Amino acid sequence: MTGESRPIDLKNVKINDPFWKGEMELVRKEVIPYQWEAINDRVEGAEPSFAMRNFKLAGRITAKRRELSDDYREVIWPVDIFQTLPKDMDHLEDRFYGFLFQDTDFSKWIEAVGYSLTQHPDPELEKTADEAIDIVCAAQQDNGYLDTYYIINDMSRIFTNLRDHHELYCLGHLVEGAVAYYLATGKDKLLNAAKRFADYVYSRFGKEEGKIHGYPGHEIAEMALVRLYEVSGDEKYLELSRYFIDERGTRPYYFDKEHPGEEEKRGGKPGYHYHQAHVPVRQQDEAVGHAVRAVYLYSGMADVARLTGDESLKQACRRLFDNIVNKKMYITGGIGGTNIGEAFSFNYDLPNDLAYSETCAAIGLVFFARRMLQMDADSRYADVMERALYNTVLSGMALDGKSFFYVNPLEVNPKACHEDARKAHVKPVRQKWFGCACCPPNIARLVSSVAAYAYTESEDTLFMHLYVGGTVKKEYPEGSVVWEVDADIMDKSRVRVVCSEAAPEGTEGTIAIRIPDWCDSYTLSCKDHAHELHKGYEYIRGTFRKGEEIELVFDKKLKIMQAASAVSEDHGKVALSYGPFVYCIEEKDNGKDLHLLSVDTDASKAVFEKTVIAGNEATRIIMPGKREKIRDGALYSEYRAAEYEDAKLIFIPYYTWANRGEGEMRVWIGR
Ligand code: FUB
Ligand code: ZN
Repeated sequence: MTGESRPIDLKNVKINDPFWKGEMELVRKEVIPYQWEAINDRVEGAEPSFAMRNFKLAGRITAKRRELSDDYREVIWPVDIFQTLPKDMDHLEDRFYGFLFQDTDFSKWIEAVGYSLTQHPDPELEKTADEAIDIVCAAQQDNGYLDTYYIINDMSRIFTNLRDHHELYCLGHLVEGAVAYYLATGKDKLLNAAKRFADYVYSRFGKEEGKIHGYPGHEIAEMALVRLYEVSGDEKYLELSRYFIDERGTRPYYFDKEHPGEEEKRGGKPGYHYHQAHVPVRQQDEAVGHAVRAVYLYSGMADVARLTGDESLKQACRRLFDNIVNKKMYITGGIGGTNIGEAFSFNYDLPNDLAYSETCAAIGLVFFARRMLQMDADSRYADVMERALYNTVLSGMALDGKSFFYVNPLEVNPKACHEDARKAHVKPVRQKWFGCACCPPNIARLVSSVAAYAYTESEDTLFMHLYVGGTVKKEYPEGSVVWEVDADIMDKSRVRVVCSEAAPEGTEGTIAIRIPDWCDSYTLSCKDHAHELHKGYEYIRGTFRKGEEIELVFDKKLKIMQAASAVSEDHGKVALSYGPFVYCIEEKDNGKDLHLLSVDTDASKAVFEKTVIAGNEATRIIMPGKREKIRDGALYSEYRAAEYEDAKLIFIPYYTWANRGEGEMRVWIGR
């Protein structure tokens, strides 16, 4: 029984699960085309992305630079570090527009396109993607450098502000997009461009004298370089990733060399902690700073730890994972309790109405959890992955795929969002797009590659971490076994896998199916095959024959949850969860003043009803409760016992909230 695994090749999976197929179809039909329009600035009323425009201009500059003498190569356009949005879109100047990392709008789009093509071949989309790749590659410098911000502005200043300027973040996303597109189509133009950029970065960074001893201000290159290593087999990418990880937090601080005296002026803590650079990563035991950056870093650390067998790095990953899950994660799997710095707050500080809980951060937690699972198939990692995915990540996208949340609060009063500047980051309804459009394309790339989170494999074992139905092929040296997976956790709470194609007689294999934390008991039918429960997975071993069936039925019950006493925000409150879903109440079903409602904690009184929310089927839960009667108008009055009336509380899955207009919402409710 081996614990280590790698994500399944997406070409070996065909998802037909009604729930996940639905989500993936939204991404394919709505998000990817919309995103293409957005990165080409063709969406009326939305903030322009400028991504493709910047690449086109950079391409012209690159061509021009080739014609110029060395003296003029570096600066040919004026430097404009502080970007401003143009007033007149019809008369744009030839300069860089948008956020510094706008190139990643393209990279995330192409990544989602790649995954989507593995599930749904689409020659038209592939043609559009190839044309976009031509535009992007034309911008690349002869030395491999590829970040339009500096190509357009000033090549002499590249890598001079790693702390704030996201060049290595752009590299990371480019690599991820290029790998996905290559694996889907076999076309290597973008992959070669990404490799050339990575090669250039490799030539400029490292321990050696004369190289830059720095690391990314916004992590992601760490895990992306590992993907590049895995797809190319070239060790230098793993080495570079490891270098970035090892260098972070060492002294003297690299960012001090870049920005002398600045961190000191800020009192030290915010800056270094914000970048997870306060101490070397192996000494870190608390998740701090910008939440997306943090979980992207930890994902890269877990990759490198697994591939190099680095025990101290593995330990650091475990400590950081445990700190997040035990002290810094919302019940919805969201992370990042404060909007100040889009960051983790202190342990147990998990405000519901002020939450940041950025969609990208939950996505990053999914990445981290999957990598922990790859290192060690322990269901506690998959439980967290599932929690983040089925709640915060899915909540990030409307049920029609047309609008998105950046911030995912657990309590909303729309009036406060509109009138209280402290809550201005919290939106009561999803937005069409964002100037800083990090989250929607991140959802697109995760949802369209969900199979790689549901299934991983080792030489011998197919792991099922999430219950996503479809056809899954496991390859063995002797031949393949194909499994038809019917994963009906919504209605029947069961997973049935049927062997539809057997490997040659005598091929032994194992299928390991996770037992979720939301079930108290389960029954397994697997004929006469040997099975064993290990770290939350049922390992079923044998020579599987065509038509053979394995079935797991989970005892799914409503859970009335409470938070640790240290979470003052949730004191005296409960939240409901059912299967992988956390539930919430909305004004639409329960009227105004949700804070006056309290729920009966006897789970046996729950009534489950099928309902339709914005055209989508869901299960709602009806619980008895009370509504506190409104007292007289005085702001303060002498205490007298509250009066209550009976109430019927209607709960819906958290990911479905805000799909029926604006209104109050709460996850944690009085009891
Ligand atoms: O800085 C790039 C992305 O923009 C981050 O990951 C998000 O948190 C948003 O700030
Ligand atoms: Zn985001």
